[in-house]
Amino acid sequence: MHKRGMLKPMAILPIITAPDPRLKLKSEPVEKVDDAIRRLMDDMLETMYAAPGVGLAAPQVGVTKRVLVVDVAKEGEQPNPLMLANPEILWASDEEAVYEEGCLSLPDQFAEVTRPAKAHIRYLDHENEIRETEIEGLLATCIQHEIDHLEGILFVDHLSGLKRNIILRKLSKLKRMQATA
Ligand code: GNR
Ligand code: NI
Repeated sequence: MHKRGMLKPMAILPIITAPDPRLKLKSEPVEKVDDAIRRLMDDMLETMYAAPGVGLAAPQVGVTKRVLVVDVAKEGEQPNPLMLANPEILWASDEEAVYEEGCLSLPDQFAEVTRPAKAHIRYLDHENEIRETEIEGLLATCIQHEIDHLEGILFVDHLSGLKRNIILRKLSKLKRMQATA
């Protein structure tokens, strides 16, 4: 059969939850944003909206590439999807911000995390164009949370060892229960 014109529909991908060694891997840069990476970005966006979440990084769907998607538009606002490959933080503010963070890979767990309030980032967009932009507010927190995923870092890694262990033990117990159910 002829390949041209065979448009695969977008797909909702399964999200990996902790504890899982795949969430600790460092992701590899993409060479360029080609059709395969665009497909990954589109599938990740659909997966994020379905979850629902405000961000998603490729390692959370088992792909160790430096790709992430975010949309921090509030309910009732115009959607504002951003798709980033090879994101780099060029500058981060000394000023910090505290947000109650959650993570689709740490279901139902929330904790306050302190991060730089603002940053300048550079990335490749959906069209493989280099872009630079300043981020702040929830967008800054969310993009830093996603870039952490690309380094194998979870939000609980920013907490005290005690708080981290409480959350991780809850999740591994939950996994054991689901495995034997
Ligand atoms: O859906 C999500 N909400 C969220 C809230 C505060 C700070 C970060 C986030 S990201 C998270 C989705 C997710 O796990 N992305 O990796
Ligand atoms: Ni996350």
